[in-house]
Amino acid sequence: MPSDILFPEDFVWGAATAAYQIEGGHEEGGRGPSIWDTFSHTPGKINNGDTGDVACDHYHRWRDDIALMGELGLQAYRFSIAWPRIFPTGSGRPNTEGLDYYKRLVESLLAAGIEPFVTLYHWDLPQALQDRGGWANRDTVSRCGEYAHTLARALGDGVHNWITHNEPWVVAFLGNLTGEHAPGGRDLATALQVSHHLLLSHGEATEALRAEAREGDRVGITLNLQPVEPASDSAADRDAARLYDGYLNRWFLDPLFRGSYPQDMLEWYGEHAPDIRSGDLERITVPLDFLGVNYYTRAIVRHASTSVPVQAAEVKPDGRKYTEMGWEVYPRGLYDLLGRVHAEYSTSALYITENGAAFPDTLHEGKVEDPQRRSYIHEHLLEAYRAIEDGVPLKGYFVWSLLDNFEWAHGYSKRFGLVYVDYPTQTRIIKASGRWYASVTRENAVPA
Ligand code: IFM
Repeated sequence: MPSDILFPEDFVWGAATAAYQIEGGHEEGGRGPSIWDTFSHTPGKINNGDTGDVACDHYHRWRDDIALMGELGLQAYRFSIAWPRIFPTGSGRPNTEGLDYYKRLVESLLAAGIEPFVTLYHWDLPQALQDRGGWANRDTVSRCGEYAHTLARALGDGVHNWITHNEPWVVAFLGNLTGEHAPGGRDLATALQVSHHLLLSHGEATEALRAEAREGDRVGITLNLQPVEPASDSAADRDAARLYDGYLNRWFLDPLFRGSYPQDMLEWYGEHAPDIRSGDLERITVPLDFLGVNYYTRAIVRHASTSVPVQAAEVKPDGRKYTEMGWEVYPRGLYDLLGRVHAEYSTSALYITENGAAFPDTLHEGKVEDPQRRSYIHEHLLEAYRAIEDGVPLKGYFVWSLLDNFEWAHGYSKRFGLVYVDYPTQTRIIKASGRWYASVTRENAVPA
């Protein structure tokens, strides 16, 4: 491979997954039900009636999957803990079988020379907590703190990089406003209250993790961020872009880094704005060791008076490349986004905790040729490198995803993996993009 662009020596190469999307074993090891079990078993919610009951059967096949990580040359693996494996009924005594499962996983990763990056919450809230109001109930914040404390005590010897939440925007708004995700709510005030409690629980979990921390341990949060551009230069479209940016990006970045919600958004949400109690913002603004950025695409928006919660609708210009999710391939957006976040929020360290693409892969004579995914990753890495050259403290990159997996409301119809999963047999086949990524991770370089 022509190793034209060398990344910094300490740059971390990884891949990411999430518990409900890969584990299966939904009734094993004392695991309780999560909101995603309930949601996926509700007719009409998931494409094809798919569920995460078996998923990639990673609950049983994790040793083989670590071997695959080795073949890909991963230095780090980002995965999430299934909260209902640890607290099957949401509170009380932790389930030792669940903790032991993750202890073995962490020990084996370390033995293979792979650094675990552990996400506490990647959307699988114990159903028992949802029955008490879920994230709309302030008590869930304390339950999350307890959960964080338990994990830090059980896994703290081996885990030194913690991510409190994955994509709180998705949890709050897709779960409670559009109803596309569990628990399937459709109410703006609830969605906003949930967003505030998620951020508050980030502060609470960070404190709990730090109370048990070893020297050098690091705690961050992962946001899904997108550059937002107006569809035209009209004042209406520019205002739509400002609001959409407030809704997607600033609503989370501002409290985390500046200790306040954006004033224009508080005014926009008006009576729907959340109940924010005295001291909450101080707890949310706890200093972060890093910010995780999940980047897939940009948003181009036009003014749309009937859209909620902001009067903005996304447009998809013709003549651009789109992934199977309908997301525009726009690598330049990664460069713009990293630069903006660093400049406006003075981030000390950044990781791309997810980037990748779904394309319709086919297995042919035991091989999966996926040139579109390879070039997607390649082009984004070139933009990431440009950001580093410009002084952005970008420390690592995680492909979404290690394996094809349960893509939430889309079920198994969208494949994001570096590794193809043949679901009926659970056979794993490293895709051509995975082989290529292995050369990147080994050489710490991408072709120019
Ligand atoms: O599969 C998801 C993941 O769980 C969170 N970030 C986006 C991915 C692709 O949609």
